[in-house]
Amino acid sequence: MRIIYSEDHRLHFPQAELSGGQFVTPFERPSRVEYILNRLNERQLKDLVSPDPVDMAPVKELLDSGYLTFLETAWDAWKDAGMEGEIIAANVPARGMHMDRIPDNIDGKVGYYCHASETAMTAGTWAAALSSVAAAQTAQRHVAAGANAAFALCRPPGHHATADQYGGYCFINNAAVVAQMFRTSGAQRVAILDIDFHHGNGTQSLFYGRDDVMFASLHGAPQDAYPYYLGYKDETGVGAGEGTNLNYPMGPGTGYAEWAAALDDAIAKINSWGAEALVVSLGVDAYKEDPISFFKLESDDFTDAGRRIGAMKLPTVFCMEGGYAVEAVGINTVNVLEGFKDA
Ligand code: Q9C
Ligand code: ZN
Repeated sequence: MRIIYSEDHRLHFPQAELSGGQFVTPFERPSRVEYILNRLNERQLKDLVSPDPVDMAPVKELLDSGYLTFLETAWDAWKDAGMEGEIIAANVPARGMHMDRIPDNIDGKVGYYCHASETAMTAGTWAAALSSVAAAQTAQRHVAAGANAAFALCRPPGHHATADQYGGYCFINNAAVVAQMFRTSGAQRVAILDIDFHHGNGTQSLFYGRDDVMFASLHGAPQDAYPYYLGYKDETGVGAGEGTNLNYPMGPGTGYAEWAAALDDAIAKINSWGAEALVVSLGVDAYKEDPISFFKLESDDFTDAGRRIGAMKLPTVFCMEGGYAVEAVGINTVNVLEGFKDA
């Protein structure tokens, strides 16, 4: 399977993540990618290509133009305002305040365009986010041209990013851009299957009112897990999109039996809906030893999950999302791809 990868992900590496009231080294760090590359190498699957230059057209189609300008210019504005540190949101438009008036002050803008203050931005964040979406786009073109699958080794990840907000380590929603490109390249119905531990709130919000893109997410229940304020089972879509949003929230300690039953249900619904292309938001933070998650999947379970996804026999783009348990990130990611290949 072709793997699309750019070194430019390294340009995004903040020093700080606000976690438990302390600044820690971000869980979402460049070394995650090394574990995946090493494991691909070990398994002789390291068929790497560099992404083509980013195509901003589908990105602009899907996302808010003010948000994209903000991402591009935020670092300079932050520095120009005399800020000493990394960009961290300290204020947000909360209940009872204006949701639609954008401040001029950069500190105010940052809060307007952010939904989770754990995520810092630095000088290289925009360039890294562009390289990540470029990898996803190249994977999509490869599959649209006839390959059965491709793996975009995206970093930073994307599924928490909405049309106009970053957070949860995500800036541009790579999987959503791929789905949009599949529509443009001729697929009538596209499904996004999100197996990252966290609910793909950004992806859900981008397609919530649309009937041409189905979104299915398996995740830690919002009562107990980030992003906390979205991801309930009764969120089924709105208007034309009613019935094309499927959430599978699961509680602390969930193991593979329950998780795989949810996966099978999502797969059955995607199949009977008639999806012509599949985008997988591939996070491996459902692993039992993930430091910020609470499911109990074993490494072999990821192989089995990959096999079930492969049995769908759909043209598939995998976009890397989360997974933080160091070494195991590589093993579990490659296990999904191997299972898929063997299906
Ligand atoms: N103290 C993805 O997996 N909360 N994002 C972190 C750590 C945010 C996860 C809590 C988790 C974001 C792509
Ligand atoms: Zn995650």
